[in-house]
Amino acid sequence: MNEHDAICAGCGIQIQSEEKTKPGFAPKSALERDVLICQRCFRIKHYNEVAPVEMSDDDFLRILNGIGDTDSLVVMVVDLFDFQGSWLRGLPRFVGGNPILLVGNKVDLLPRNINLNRVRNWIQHEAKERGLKPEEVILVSAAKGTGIDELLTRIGKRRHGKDVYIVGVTNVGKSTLINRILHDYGAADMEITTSPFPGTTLDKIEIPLEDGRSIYDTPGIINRDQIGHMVTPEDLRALTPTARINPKGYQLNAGQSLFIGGLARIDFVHGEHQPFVLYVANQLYIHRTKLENADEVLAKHHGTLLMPPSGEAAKQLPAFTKHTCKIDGKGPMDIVISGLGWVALQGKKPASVVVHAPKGVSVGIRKGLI
Ligand SMILES: Nc1nc2c(ncn2[C@@H]2O[C@H](COP(=O)(O)OP(=O)(O)OP(=O)(O)O)[C@@H](O)[C@H]2O)c(=O)[nH]1
Ligand SMILES: [Mg+2]
Repeated sequence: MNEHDAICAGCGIQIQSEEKTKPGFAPKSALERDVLICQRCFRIKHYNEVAPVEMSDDDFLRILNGIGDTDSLVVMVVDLFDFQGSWLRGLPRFVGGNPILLVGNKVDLLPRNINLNRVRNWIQHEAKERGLKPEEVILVSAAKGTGIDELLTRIGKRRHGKDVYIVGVTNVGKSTLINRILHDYGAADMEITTSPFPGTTLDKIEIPLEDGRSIYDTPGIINRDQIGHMVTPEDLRALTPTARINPKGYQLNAGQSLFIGGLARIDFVHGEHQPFVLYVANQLYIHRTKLENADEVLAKHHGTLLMPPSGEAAKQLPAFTKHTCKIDGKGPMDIVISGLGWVALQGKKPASVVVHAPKGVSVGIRKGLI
């Protein structure tokens, strides 16, 4: 095969054999293989390596912009654990008049006691607030296979013989979703590269459908304010939930603080004694201390006891900024720390809470999901 017409089956990039350090490199000896993948995909697959590449946001935006000129069905994927951080801004602009299905992925991470109808309604509402009117909202787990049959039925109904584009910000699980579809439909010899790190898929990947149309995987757009872009790969592993979240409850008095590893701090400033329930990755260490000691505790233990970020990486983390959150006592509320999780308050009594999080990480309140 000529390298100039070959693309990597793992990430979609054009294959080249000249420059080892540039995207798409594969040695000449590899070009004869039936399923051709680039060296970077090979390393991610076999050694679980992280492989940053130089691609600009423009490269990715150009691919998305092209969708507006097609007549297709667009499937936008969001990460249910980081809805805020994984929202693809400007989507209506990219897709032109094409219909949109909204998929909430990683439902396997949500705690058992969550009401999925409520989650669906909430997403529908949030989408509307952001100017998007999806035909419907479907909750799935690409990793576990939950909801995939339903999704395929919906795609089948809405597609009307058109192509399908899977879009979303980086790391929401687009490629995992396509692999799941391929796997469930017997095309297991094809596998797109996936990884826990953002920026895995590099170009459009076409998967032909039976009727001559195709499903396309696309590279994720980067949201710079996602916490995943501020930490090292090891720390990203340490803060990413890998199993269903077990809520952790703390009965707090005003004047107490909680550290979520070394990534955020929650100060209970005013209010009556009440429970704070944390929904974060199970493996994260939570440290309770007196508010008046919290600055000192952080200074002393950031990167050691309070980690991730671990060791030197603690110095690289953007400095904490403060966010004041007022809970009015009129019903359950969540304080969301984008990418890290959320703190649920019952909202039976008012509370004044200050959250410290790395600069750039968005912090906000929403109606309680649970
Ligand atoms: N818990 C959970 N993790 C998932 C699920 N789907 C994907 N992931 C994980 O999310 C990470 C990113 O998955 P990818 O499929 O590479 O994401 P992507 O959207 O294709 O990312 P880019 O190619 O960078 O845009 C991987 O670590 C996946 O294992 C899911 O349903 N549940
Ligand atoms: Mg991908």
